[in-house]
Amino acid sequence: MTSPVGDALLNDGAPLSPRGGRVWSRRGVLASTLALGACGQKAQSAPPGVASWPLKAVARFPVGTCVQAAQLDDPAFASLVAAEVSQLTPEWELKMEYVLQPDGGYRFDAPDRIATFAADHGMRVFGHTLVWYAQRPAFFERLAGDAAAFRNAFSAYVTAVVGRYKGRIVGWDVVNEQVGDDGSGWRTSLWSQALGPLDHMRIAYDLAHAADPAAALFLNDYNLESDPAKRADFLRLAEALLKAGAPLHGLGSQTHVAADLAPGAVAAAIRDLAGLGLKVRISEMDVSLARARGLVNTRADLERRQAALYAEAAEAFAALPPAQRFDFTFWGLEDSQSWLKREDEADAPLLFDDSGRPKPAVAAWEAALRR
Ligand code: 9MR
Repeated sequence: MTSPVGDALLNDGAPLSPRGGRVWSRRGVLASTLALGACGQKAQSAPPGVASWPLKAVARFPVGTCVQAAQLDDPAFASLVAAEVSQLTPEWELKMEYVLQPDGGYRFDAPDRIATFAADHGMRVFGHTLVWYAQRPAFFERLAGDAAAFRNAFSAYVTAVVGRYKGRIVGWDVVNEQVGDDGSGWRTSLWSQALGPLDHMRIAYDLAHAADPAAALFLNDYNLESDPAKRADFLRLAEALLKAGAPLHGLGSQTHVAADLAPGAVAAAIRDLAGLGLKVRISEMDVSLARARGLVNTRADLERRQAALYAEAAEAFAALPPAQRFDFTFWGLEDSQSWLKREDEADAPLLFDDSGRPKPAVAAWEAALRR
């Protein structure tokens, strides 16, 4: 059996297999990629036109998904994850909302579990996220009047979380979503008010770097494709951090896009971000059908557009210099698990359907990598 990309596989060293061995039922996924007696044979019941290889077998860069620890209790889903991707990002269990307790203590049970699953399967882990304007834990609110105590607790948090996973987490979203929408500049947050608009970020990068010098440190944000003014602010922030001496190693574009996004916008954003010469991540990609208000098309049209956007992202990312391609992460694998379902139950933004079957977007994403 040969790989579709010859010896250029970038994976965990585990044997990779064509997806054709999969039995197309939710529970049956479990047996699929491991049951390689069926190597090379297409399952009779596979939907026509679906891709035949795991995502990570086709990509020359790490491919990731977010996960929640409890999702790994589902053997079928755990098997899908193990078969398809080479990197995991805790979806929320490395955020302050989970790690930081009301009394200032920390809990790491869930992220530890994800890290163990990743290690058991030879996968990388990415850390998300240390500083996020959207989180205002009561513990820090209470310290806001005491500058020294606030700074100490903030420093202790970054040092403890990054230090715990030293050597086990390959990179961190140190600062997440710090740029406002529509070119409105940097956001005001609990952190910026207590420690300074630029300083709170610089301190976090410095401490994260000290806690794990080998970890790649990122700045991450959303709507960088649809909002060029925001993208410009994002790049200016990255430059300001670099100028201030922060150990910023890469830029992450979440790439939560809607199916009616103009063709070319995703590729333009990826190229623009790469222009700074830092590492680049596609950090949370999904393509919402429900948010595509600009299209009055059929569901089938939206799904075609969804596949095209995934392909556009894959092609643009693959075109970057290898040293800049840190990883391509999807914000979930199965539609049923997407955060976008909370907004609209009918949405189906991911690569695999509710039963773990690959959608046409998988074939499109993989085909783009073979071009
Ligand atoms: O998908 C995540 C959802 O399950 C969490 O409830 C939420 C709050 O922690 O965060 C979601 O992930 C967000 C990510 O952390 C940052 N970019 C936007 C993502 C979707 O809201």
